[in-house]
Amino acid sequence: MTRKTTQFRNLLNSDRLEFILEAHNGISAKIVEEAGFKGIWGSGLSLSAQYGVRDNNEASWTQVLDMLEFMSDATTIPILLDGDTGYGNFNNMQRLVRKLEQRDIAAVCIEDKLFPKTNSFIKGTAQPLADIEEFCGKIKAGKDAQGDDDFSIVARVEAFIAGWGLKEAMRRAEAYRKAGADAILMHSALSVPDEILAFKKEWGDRLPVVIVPTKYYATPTDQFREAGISIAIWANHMIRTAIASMQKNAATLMAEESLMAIEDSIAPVKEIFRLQGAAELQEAEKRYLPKR
Ligand code: SPV
Ligand code: MG
Repeated sequence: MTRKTTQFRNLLNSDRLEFILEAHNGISAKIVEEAGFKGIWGSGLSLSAQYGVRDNNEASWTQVLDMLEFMSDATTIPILLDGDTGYGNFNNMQRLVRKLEQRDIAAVCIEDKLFPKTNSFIKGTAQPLADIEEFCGKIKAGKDAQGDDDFSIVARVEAFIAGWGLKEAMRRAEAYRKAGADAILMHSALSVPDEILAFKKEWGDRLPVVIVPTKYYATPTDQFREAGISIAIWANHMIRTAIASMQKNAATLMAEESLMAIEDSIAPVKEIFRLQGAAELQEAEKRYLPKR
């Protein structure tokens, strides 16, 4: 089995547009893999949301790590962790990378904002960005800490989000490339892909470019393909799926006072058992428990 780090590196370097989908716990990670995705986005927003807290580093980085461990154990495809700002300075980044490698996480993305971070779609333009040199030091420190050559660090540029424009986006991306980043994630909060496409045109193929089309979702996917984007991240669509169907079914149960109202439209209990691998335990019990 190809190492998860190598699997992710192959996605970054493939000459096709690849897709990774958000997951936020063990079972959603497994569902993403079973759907055929070749990678998982460990979304900060979704991991926070499933804990019921805000996307402002309210969940500690070790709580994030604990959930990632379940996600990684449940799957065979690589996870790219949304590592926010690296949870501190270069030193915290080094410890993060070592701990991620211990848990078989393939890659981490860090963004050039300040701790505690705020989601890019909340007051984006009011958010200060990290000092470029300091952020480059964090990238270098992360690269120096990794033990597996194929572990990847994706540098996320928030220049467009903060309203600083293409020139600053280019300046930052180039600095992060020189610092050793393996890919650039260029983010945009516009409802059209103009900023991303302008960046990619200017950037060329210096490093693979990763995008998060949450706000410009109506863009036909072929436009990303034609522009030579490396990976598109569907960043929060599993937690949004879960929220929408839980809200709907909770309201129906409250109103109807009968399970009949939803029974046929939800996963059967035996599907939970299958996703958990219950059959494998039954086999193991035959092998390992004393026979009576
Ligand atoms: C996340 O999924 O947490 C992200 C992407 O960072 S976004 O919410 O678009 O900033
Ligand atoms: Mg995030």
